[in-house]
Amino acid sequence: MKMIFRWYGNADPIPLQYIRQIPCIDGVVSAIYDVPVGEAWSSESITAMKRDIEAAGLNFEVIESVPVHEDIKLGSGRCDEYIENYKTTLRRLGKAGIKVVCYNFMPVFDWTRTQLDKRLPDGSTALVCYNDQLASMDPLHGELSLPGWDASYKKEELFALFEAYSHVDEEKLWSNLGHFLREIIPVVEESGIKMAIHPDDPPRPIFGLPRIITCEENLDRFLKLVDSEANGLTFCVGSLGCDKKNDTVRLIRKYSEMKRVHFAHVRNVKLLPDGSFEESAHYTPCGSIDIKEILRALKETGFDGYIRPDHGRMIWGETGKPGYGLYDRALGAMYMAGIWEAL
Ligand code: DNO
Repeated sequence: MKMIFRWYGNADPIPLQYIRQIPCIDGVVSAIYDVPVGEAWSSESITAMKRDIEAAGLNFEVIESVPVHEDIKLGSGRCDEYIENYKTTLRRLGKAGIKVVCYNFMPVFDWTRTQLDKRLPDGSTALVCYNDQLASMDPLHGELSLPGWDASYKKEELFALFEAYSHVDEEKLWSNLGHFLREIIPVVEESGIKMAIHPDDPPRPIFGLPRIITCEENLDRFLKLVDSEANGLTFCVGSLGCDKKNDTVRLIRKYSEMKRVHFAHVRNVKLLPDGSFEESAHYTPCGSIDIKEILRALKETGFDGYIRPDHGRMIWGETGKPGYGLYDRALGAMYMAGIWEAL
Protein backbone atom coordinates (compact mmCIF):
# COMPACT_ATOMS: atom_id res chain seq x y z
CA MET A 1 0.00 0.00 0.00
CA LYS A 2 1.21 3.50 -0.74
CA MET A 3 -0.25 6.43 1.18
CA ILE A 4 -0.62 9.52 -0.97
CA PHE A 5 -2.02 13.01 -0.47
CA ARG A 6 -4.08 15.12 -2.83
CA TRP A 7 -2.31 18.28 -3.97
CA TYR A 8 -3.89 20.87 -6.25
CA GLY A 9 -0.69 21.93 -8.00
CA ASN A 10 1.18 25.19 -7.48
CA ALA A 11 -2.07 27.03 -6.71
CA ASP A 12 -2.61 24.81 -3.67
CA PRO A 13 -1.98 26.80 -0.49
CA ILE A 14 -0.31 23.70 0.97
CA PRO A 15 3.32 23.50 -0.12
CA LEU A 16 4.76 20.15 -1.16
CA GLN A 17 7.36 20.54 1.60
CA TYR A 18 4.60 20.38 4.24
CA ILE A 19 3.16 17.25 2.68
CA ARG A 20 6.64 15.72 2.68
CA GLN A 21 6.76 16.22 6.45
CA ILE A 22 3.83 13.87 7.09
CA PRO A 23 5.79 10.72 7.95
CA CYS A 24 3.73 8.11 6.10
CA ILE A 25 3.29 9.91 2.79
CA ASP A 26 4.84 8.41 -0.32
CA GLY A 27 3.65 10.85 -2.92
CA VAL A 28 0.96 13.16 -4.16
CA VAL A 29 -2.00 12.69 -6.45
CA SER A 30 -2.71 15.65 -8.67
CA ALA A 31 -3.82 16.81 -12.11
CA ILE A 32 -3.09 19.40 -14.78
CA TYR A 33 -5.56 22.13 -13.97
CA ASP A 34 -5.04 24.73 -16.68
CA VAL A 35 -6.26 22.71 -19.67
CA PRO A 36 -9.93 23.01 -20.67
CA VAL A 37 -11.91 19.81 -20.09
CA GLY A 38 -11.77 17.70 -23.24
CA GLU A 39 -8.39 18.92 -24.51
CA ALA A 40 -5.30 16.72 -24.30
CA TRP A 41 -2.72 17.47 -21.60
CA SER A 42 0.70 18.33 -22.96
CA SER A 43 3.71 16.15 -22.18
CA GLU A 44 5.52 19.33 -21.07
CA SER A 45 2.94 20.13 -18.35
CA ILE A 46 2.94 16.56 -17.11
CA THR A 47 6.73 16.42 -16.99
CA ALA A 48 6.98 19.81 -15.29
CA MET A 49 4.56 18.75 -12.57
CA LYS A 50 6.42 15.49 -12.05
CA ARG A 51 9.72 17.36 -11.79
CA ASP A 52 8.37 19.75 -9.11
CA ILE A 53 6.89 16.89 -7.10
CA GLU A 54 9.98 14.73 -7.26
CA ALA A 55 12.19 17.69 -6.37
CA ALA A 56 10.23 17.87 -3.12
CA GLY A 57 11.07 14.23 -2.38
CA LEU A 58 7.64 12.85 -3.29
CA ASN A 59 6.43 10.42 -5.93
CA PHE A 60 3.85 11.19 -8.59
CA GLU A 61 2.12 8.03 -9.79
CA VAL A 62 -1.58 8.79 -9.55
CA ILE A 63 -3.79 11.32 -11.36
CA GLU A 64 -7.05 12.62 -9.95
CA SER A 65 -8.73 13.31 -12.29
CA VAL A 66 -8.57 13.36 -16.03
CA PRO A 67 -12.07 14.85 -16.35
CA VAL A 68 -14.44 13.30 -18.85
CA HIS A 69 -16.10 15.87 -21.12
CA GLU A 70 -19.90 16.01 -20.90
CA ASP A 71 -20.12 15.20 -24.64
CA ILE A 72 -18.60 11.79 -23.87
CA LYS A 73 -21.13 11.15 -21.10
CA LEU A 74 -23.91 12.36 -23.35
CA GLY A 75 -22.57 10.44 -26.36
CA SER A 76 -23.09 13.45 -28.58
CA GLY A 77 -21.40 16.56 -29.99
CA ARG A 78 -17.63 16.21 -30.16
CA CYS A 79 -17.63 12.89 -28.28
CA ASP A 80 -15.28 11.04 -30.66
CA GLU A 81 -12.78 13.84 -30.76
CA TYR A 82 -12.76 14.15 -26.97
CA ILE A 83 -12.23 10.39 -26.59
CA GLU A 84 -9.23 10.63 -28.92
CA ASN A 85 -7.85 13.50 -26.83
CA TYR A 86 -8.42 11.44 -23.69
CA LYS A 87 -6.39 8.59 -25.20
CA THR A 88 -3.60 11.01 -26.09
CA THR A 89 -3.50 12.23 -22.49
CA LEU A 90 -3.41 8.65 -21.22
CA ARG A 91 -0.52 7.71 -23.51
CA ARG A 92 1.43 10.75 -22.32
CA LEU A 93 0.69 9.95 -18.69
CA GLY A 94 1.86 6.36 -19.21
CA LYS A 95 5.13 7.61 -20.66
CA ALA A 96 5.61 9.82 -17.60
CA GLY A 97 5.30 6.80 -15.30
CA ILE A 98 1.74 7.35 -14.06
CA LYS A 99 0.21 4.11 -12.75
CA VAL A 100 -3.38 4.98 -11.88
CA VAL A 101 -5.89 7.46 -13.30
CA CYS A 102 -8.97 8.37 -11.28
CA TYR A 103 -11.99 9.81 -13.09
CA ASN A 104 -15.73 9.90 -12.69
CA PHE A 105 -18.79 9.61 -14.88
CA MET A 106 -21.19 11.83 -12.94
CA PRO A 107 -23.36 14.00 -15.18
CA VAL A 108 -22.62 17.72 -14.71
CA PHE A 109 -21.90 17.78 -10.99
CA ASP A 110 -19.06 16.10 -9.15
CA TRP A 111 -19.43 15.68 -5.38
CA THR A 112 -22.32 17.65 -3.95
CA ARG A 113 -22.89 18.99 -0.44
CA THR A 114 -25.38 21.42 1.01
CA GLN A 115 -22.91 23.18 3.30
CA LEU A 116 -19.13 23.33 3.32
CA ASP A 117 -18.49 24.75 6.76
CA LYS A 118 -20.94 23.17 9.17
CA ARG A 119 -19.68 23.74 12.70
CA LEU A 120 -19.39 20.48 14.63
CA PRO A 121 -19.69 20.32 18.43
CA ASP A 122 -15.88 20.38 18.82
CA GLY A 123 -15.63 23.70 16.94
CA SER A 124 -14.19 22.24 13.74
CA THR A 125 -16.06 22.65 10.45
CA ALA A 126 -16.99 19.96 7.97
CA LEU A 127 -18.81 19.29 4.72
CA VAL A 128 -22.38 18.09 5.15
CA CYS A 129 -25.25 17.00 2.96
CA TYR A 130 -28.74 17.41 4.38
CA ASN A 131 -31.45 15.86 2.24
CA ASP A 132 -34.10 18.49 2.94
CA GLN A 133 -31.69 21.23 1.86
CA LEU A 134 -30.62 19.27 -1.21
CA ALA A 135 -34.25 18.84 -2.24
CA SER A 136 -34.76 22.60 -2.18
CA MET A 137 -31.59 23.46 -4.13
CA ASP A 138 -32.11 24.49 -7.72
CA PRO A 139 -28.88 24.68 -9.68
CA LEU A 140 -30.59 26.33 -12.64
CA HIS A 141 -31.89 29.27 -10.69
CA GLY A 142 -29.90 29.52 -7.46
CA GLU A 143 -26.18 29.73 -6.87
CA LEU A 144 -24.32 26.45 -6.97
CA SER A 145 -20.61 26.10 -7.29
CA LEU A 146 -18.37 24.12 -5.05
CA PRO A 147 -14.63 24.58 -4.70
CA GLY A 148 -12.80 21.40 -5.62
CA TRP A 149 -14.79 20.62 -8.71
CA ASP A 150 -12.77 20.27 -11.86
CA ALA A 151 -15.39 22.16 -13.82
CA SER A 152 -18.04 24.72 -13.08
CA TYR A 153 -20.51 26.00 -15.57
CA LYS A 154 -22.12 29.26 -16.55
CA LYS A 155 -25.89 29.47 -16.23
CA GLU A 156 -26.49 29.18 -20.03
CA GLU A 157 -24.25 26.12 -20.17
CA LEU A 158 -26.15 24.55 -17.30
CA PHE A 159 -29.48 25.05 -19.03
CA ALA A 160 -28.09 23.44 -22.20
CA LEU A 161 -26.67 20.52 -20.23
CA PHE A 162 -29.90 19.86 -18.36
CA GLU A 163 -31.76 19.92 -21.65
CA ALA A 164 -29.25 17.48 -23.18
CA TYR A 165 -29.49 15.14 -20.20
CA SER A 166 -33.27 15.12 -20.43
CA HIS A 167 -32.67 12.65 -23.30
CA VAL A 168 -30.17 10.52 -21.38
CA ASP A 169 -31.52 8.06 -18.87
CA GLU A 170 -29.51 5.56 -16.84
CA GLU A 171 -29.42 2.97 -19.62
CA LYS A 172 -28.12 5.51 -22.11
CA LEU A 173 -25.48 6.61 -19.62
CA TRP A 174 -24.42 2.95 -19.20
CA SER A 175 -24.10 2.56 -22.92
CA ASN A 176 -22.04 5.75 -23.24
CA LEU A 177 -19.80 4.60 -20.41
CA GLY A 178 -19.39 1.21 -22.08
CA HIS A 179 -18.36 2.87 -25.34
CA PHE A 180 -15.84 5.11 -23.56
CA LEU A 181 -14.30 2.13 -21.74
CA ARG A 182 -14.05 -0.04 -24.83
CA GLU A 183 -12.12 2.80 -26.46
CA ILE A 184 -9.73 3.67 -23.63
CA ILE A 185 -9.02 0.39 -21.83
CA PRO A 186 -6.92 -1.09 -24.67
CA VAL A 187 -4.87 2.13 -24.64
CA VAL A 188 -4.18 1.99 -20.91
CA GLU A 189 -3.36 -1.69 -21.09
CA GLU A 190 -0.55 -0.75 -23.45
CA SER A 191 0.51 2.24 -21.38
CA GLY A 192 0.79 0.42 -18.06
CA ILE A 193 -1.96 2.49 -16.45
CA LYS A 194 -4.97 1.32 -14.48
CA MET A 195 -8.20 3.30 -14.69
CA ALA A 196 -10.07 3.80 -11.43
CA ILE A 197 -13.59 5.18 -11.63
CA HIS A 198 -14.79 7.21 -8.66
CA PRO A 199 -18.28 6.42 -7.36
CA ASP A 200 -20.99 9.02 -7.54
CA ASP A 201 -21.12 11.21 -4.48
CA PRO A 202 -23.70 11.04 -3.02
CA PRO A 203 -24.52 7.70 -4.70
CA ARG A 204 -27.99 8.58 -5.99
CA PRO A 205 -29.46 10.71 -8.75
CA ILE A 206 -29.45 14.42 -7.95
CA PHE A 207 -31.37 17.27 -9.54
CA GLY A 208 -33.04 14.77 -11.86
CA LEU A 209 -29.70 13.78 -13.44
CA PRO A 210 -28.89 10.07 -13.71
CA ARG A 211 -26.12 8.55 -11.59
CA ILE A 212 -25.02 4.94 -11.99
CA ILE A 213 -21.83 4.26 -10.02
CA THR A 214 -23.71 3.90 -6.80
CA CYS A 215 -24.07 0.39 -5.36
CA GLU A 216 -22.87 -3.21 -5.50
CA GLU A 217 -25.11 -4.28 -8.35
CA ASN A 218 -23.94 -1.36 -10.46
CA LEU A 219 -20.28 -1.77 -9.53
CA ASP A 220 -20.54 -5.41 -10.65
CA ARG A 221 -22.11 -4.28 -13.89
CA PHE A 222 -19.43 -1.62 -14.36
CA LEU A 223 -16.57 -4.10 -13.94
CA LYS A 224 -18.11 -6.40 -16.51
CA LEU A 225 -18.41 -3.64 -19.13
CA VAL A 226 -14.77 -4.36 -19.87
CA ASP A 227 -13.52 -7.30 -17.89
CA SER A 228 -9.91 -6.24 -17.52
CA GLU A 229 -7.84 -5.49 -14.43
CA ALA A 230 -7.13 -2.12 -16.03
CA ASN A 231 -10.82 -1.29 -15.67
CA GLY A 232 -11.01 -0.75 -11.94
CA LEU A 233 -12.25 1.35 -9.08
CA THR A 234 -11.35 4.23 -6.87
CA PHE A 235 -13.11 2.77 -3.87
CA CYS A 236 -14.34 5.91 -2.12
CA VAL A 237 -15.43 4.75 1.29
CA GLY A 238 -17.17 8.01 2.17
CA SER A 239 -19.12 8.26 -1.10
CA LEU A 240 -20.41 4.70 -1.13
CA GLY A 241 -20.72 4.70 2.66
CA CYS A 242 -23.21 7.54 2.75
CA ASP A 243 -25.84 5.09 1.56
CA LYS A 244 -26.43 2.69 4.41
CA LYS A 245 -27.30 -0.10 1.97
CA ASN A 246 -23.64 -0.16 0.90
CA ASP A 247 -21.69 -2.34 3.31
CA THR A 248 -18.34 -0.74 2.53
CA VAL A 249 -16.25 -3.22 4.51
CA ARG A 250 -17.69 -6.19 2.64
CA LEU A 251 -17.56 -4.41 -0.71
CA ILE A 252 -13.98 -3.24 -0.47
CA ARG A 253 -12.94 -6.78 0.49
CA LYS A 254 -14.83 -8.21 -2.46
CA TYR A 255 -13.42 -5.84 -5.08
CA SER A 256 -9.91 -5.83 -3.65
CA GLU A 257 -9.90 -9.64 -3.73
CA MET A 258 -10.83 -9.36 -7.44
CA LYS A 259 -7.81 -7.01 -7.87
CA ARG A 260 -10.07 -4.28 -9.16
CA VAL A 261 -9.42 -1.64 -6.47
CA HIS A 262 -6.49 0.50 -7.55
CA PHE A 263 -7.03 3.52 -5.36
CA ALA A 264 -8.90 3.96 -2.08
CA HIS A 265 -10.27 7.24 -0.79
CA VAL A 266 -10.76 6.80 2.91
CA ARG A 267 -12.82 9.06 5.11
CA ASN A 268 -15.56 8.73 7.67
CA VAL A 269 -19.11 10.00 7.54
CA LYS A 270 -21.78 10.17 10.19
CA LEU A 271 -25.06 8.94 8.75
CA LEU A 272 -28.27 10.55 9.96
CA PRO A 273 -31.60 8.70 10.13
CA ASP A 274 -33.04 10.34 6.97
CA GLY A 275 -30.04 9.43 4.80
CA SER A 276 -28.35 12.81 5.25
CA PHE A 277 -24.73 12.77 6.33
CA GLU A 278 -22.00 14.82 7.97
CA GLU A 279 -18.36 14.24 7.20
CA SER A 280 -16.40 13.46 10.33
CA ALA A 281 -12.82 12.88 11.44
CA HIS A 282 -11.29 9.65 10.11
CA TYR A 283 -11.12 8.11 13.62
CA THR A 284 -13.69 5.28 13.69
CA PRO A 285 -15.62 6.41 16.80
CA CYS A 286 -16.34 9.77 15.11
CA GLY A 287 -18.44 8.38 12.25
CA SER A 288 -20.53 5.48 10.99
CA ILE A 289 -17.78 3.64 9.10
CA ASP A 290 -15.35 1.26 10.74
CA ILE A 291 -12.09 2.54 9.27
CA LYS A 292 -9.98 -0.14 10.91
CA GLU A 293 -12.11 -2.85 9.25
CA ILE A 294 -11.77 -1.10 5.90
CA LEU A 295 -8.00 -1.26 6.25
CA ARG A 296 -8.12 -4.83 7.50
CA ALA A 297 -10.09 -5.84 4.40
CA LEU A 298 -7.45 -4.21 2.20
CA LYS A 299 -4.57 -5.74 4.15
CA GLU A 300 -6.02 -9.24 4.12
CA THR A 301 -6.64 -9.12 0.38
CA GLY A 302 -3.05 -8.13 -0.37
CA PHE A 303 -3.92 -4.61 -1.53
CA ASP A 304 -0.89 -2.98 -3.14
CA GLY A 305 -2.55 0.10 -4.63
CA TYR A 306 -2.78 3.66 -3.37
CA ILE A 307 -4.72 5.08 -0.44
CA ARG A 308 -5.35 8.69 0.36
CA PRO A 309 -6.99 10.33 3.31
CA ASP A 310 -10.09 11.94 1.89
CA HIS A 311 -11.83 15.13 2.96
CA GLY A 312 -10.77 16.46 6.30
CA ARG A 313 -12.46 18.92 8.61
CA MET A 314 -11.03 22.38 9.10
CA ILE A 315 -9.30 22.38 12.47
CA TRP A 316 -6.83 24.51 14.45
CA GLY A 317 -7.91 27.69 12.69
CA GLU A 318 -6.84 26.53 9.26
CA THR A 319 -8.52 28.14 6.27
CA GLY A 320 -8.37 26.88 2.71
CA LYS A 321 -10.10 24.62 0.26
CA PRO A 322 -13.01 22.96 2.08
CA GLY A 323 -12.23 19.30 2.62
CA TYR A 324 -8.64 19.76 1.56
CA GLY A 325 -6.84 21.42 4.45
CA LEU A 326 -3.54 20.05 5.69
CA TYR A 327 -4.07 19.29 9.34
CA ASP A 328 -7.04 16.97 9.51
CA ARG A 329 -5.99 15.03 6.44
CA ALA A 330 -2.53 14.59 7.96
CA LEU A 331 -4.16 13.22 11.11
CA GLY A 332 -6.25 10.89 8.96
CA ALA A 333 -3.20 9.64 7.05
CA MET A 334 -1.26 8.94 10.24
CA TYR A 335 -4.26 7.23 11.84
CA MET A 336 -4.54 4.90 8.84
CA ALA A 337 -0.81 4.29 8.73
CA GLY A 338 -0.97 3.36 12.41
CA ILE A 339 -3.76 0.87 11.81
CA TRP A 340 -1.88 -0.60 8.85
CA GLU A 341 1.27 -1.01 10.92
CA ALA A 342 -0.64 -2.67 13.73
CA LEU A 343 -2.37 -5.04 11.31
C1 DNO B 1 -13.95 14.85 -3.95
C2 DNO B 1 -13.20 13.99 -4.86
C3 DNO B 1 -13.86 13.95 -6.21
C4 DNO B 1 -13.04 13.13 -7.17
C5 DNO B 1 -13.64 13.00 -8.52
C6 DNO B 1 -12.89 12.01 -9.33
O1 DNO B 1 -13.38 15.42 -3.09
O2 DNO B 1 -13.04 12.72 -4.35
O3 DNO B 1 -13.97 15.26 -6.68
O4 DNO B 1 -11.79 13.74 -7.32
O5 DNO B 1 -14.97 12.63 -8.46
O6 DNO B 1 -13.09 12.24 -10.68
